[in-house]
Amino acid sequence: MKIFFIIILSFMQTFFLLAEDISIDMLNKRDDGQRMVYSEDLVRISLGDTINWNPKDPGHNVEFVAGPDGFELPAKSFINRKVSMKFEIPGIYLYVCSPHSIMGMIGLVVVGDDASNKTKIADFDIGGKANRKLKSLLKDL
Ligand SMILES: [Cu+2]
Repeated sequence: MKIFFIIILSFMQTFFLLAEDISIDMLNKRDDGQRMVYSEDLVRISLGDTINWNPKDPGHNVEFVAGPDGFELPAKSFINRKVSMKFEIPGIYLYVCSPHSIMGMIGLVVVGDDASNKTKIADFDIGGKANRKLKSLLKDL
């Protein structure tokens, strides 16, 4: 019986250790010279991971505009506010900064290495410079 509990406990520990926290900054200027941009254009994460977006520079937010089937778009976040989200459905997620989306301030999250909704994401029309950026980001998937 004791060994049974030890196995259960070690399983639970592994499960909780596997879920990671990822940080993405909202920036006016990135190290590579790009302006109005997130610190990562694309992140690949595991199911159950959480992303924390930090308002390192003022004037930005996070607005989800597309995701896999079953994902309900959350309300856009407040400008200058930290926002966190846990990802429970595999697939590609597209988010933008509401004031700077057409300047190319967009980001992709790929959960569980699942790119099955790639075509649907590619069809999303953000406008301006962002559409070209989205196409080039999706090319790598
Ligand atoms: Cu912005």
